Amino acid sequence: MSGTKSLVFAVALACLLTQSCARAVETTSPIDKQSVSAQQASPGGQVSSDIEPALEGPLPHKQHAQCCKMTASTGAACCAAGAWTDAVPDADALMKDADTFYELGRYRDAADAYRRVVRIYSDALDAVASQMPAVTADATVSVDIGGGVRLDFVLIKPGTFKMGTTDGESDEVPVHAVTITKPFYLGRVEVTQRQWVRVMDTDPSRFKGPDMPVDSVSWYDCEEFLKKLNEISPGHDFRLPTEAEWEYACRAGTTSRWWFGGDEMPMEPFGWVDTTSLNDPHPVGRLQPNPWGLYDMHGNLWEWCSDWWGHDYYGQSPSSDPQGPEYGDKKVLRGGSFSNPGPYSRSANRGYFDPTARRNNYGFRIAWTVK
Ligand SMILES: [Ca+2]
Ligand SMILES: [Ca+2]
Repeated sequence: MSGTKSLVFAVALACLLTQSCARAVETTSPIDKQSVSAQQASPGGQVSSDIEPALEGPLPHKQHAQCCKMTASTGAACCAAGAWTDAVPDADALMKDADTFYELGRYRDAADAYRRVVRIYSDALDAVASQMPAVTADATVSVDIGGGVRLDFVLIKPGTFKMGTTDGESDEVPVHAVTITKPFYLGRVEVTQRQWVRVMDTDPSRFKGPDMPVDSVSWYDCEEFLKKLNEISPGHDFRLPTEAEWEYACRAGTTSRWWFGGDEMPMEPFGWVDTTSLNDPHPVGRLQPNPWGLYDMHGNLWEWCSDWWGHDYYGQSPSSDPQGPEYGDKKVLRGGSFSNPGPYSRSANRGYFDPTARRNNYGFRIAWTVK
């Protein structure tokens, strides 16, 4: 979009945010695509003044949103995601019309069209928001587990994101919309050795230090830790994150290969990988957090997730709160590690290994669902 067009769009957006303008948009005439095509075909791009609205009634995405409201008790989150998905083609088509009007010098019609694009997205977002449970939990929580040891969590709100990538490995496709329907807390950092020792009394780590992430823990070791932690600090139901929760939280609203962008370099400010770590893990939380306040999502230690790994699982995954295949022989690990190349730490990359394995680049972080 050119600078002038950007300005027109910005004005339309600003206008929409006021009540009076929102009412005016309700009465804005829709655009007749045939008239637009006729204008394009006419010599010299002459503009006629007899264009009549051709589109009548609610747009499909709006019908979908209304349908969602009627079925709010069943599959509400999927419905909301559908409202959004349906809105995109409407908005894309209208944006093309708006661009055409602009090219023809019909700035008033272009402005009307841009306003309607904003309106479509605004309606779709309202539909999504109306189906999501209200989140009243604190943005961060620190849980005292005794002995002067605490666990710090960040609230992850429900939402929809695109899981997987076409720019990765064969188990990362198809890219599919996934909705996380319940708010949950996720560890701000990987579980440290101080926390592990508080619960288990022993430290299996190869790389020692109280603020270092606990390493050399198997998936089953993590489950044992969580069982004991829930006995020490009941009422939370601490657990491993699902693979979908992990990727949702890692991306934090981004669609790039890493949350900080699409280029591997420089990773120094963001993640401990083989080129930045000097081949050792590092104390947790020393680099920049992602936009949702989570540290070391790229690199430091691989993080166990609750799911069994399935190569073709994305092709059959449910769209809401996927839990992974029912059976398997390998558990999912995410985020790469200090001893792996940068691309292993991509947001979409899926690692997997035998759940009994205790490797010195395997760790985890804790999740729990907001009640
Ligand atoms: Ca990590
Ligand atoms: Ca992989």
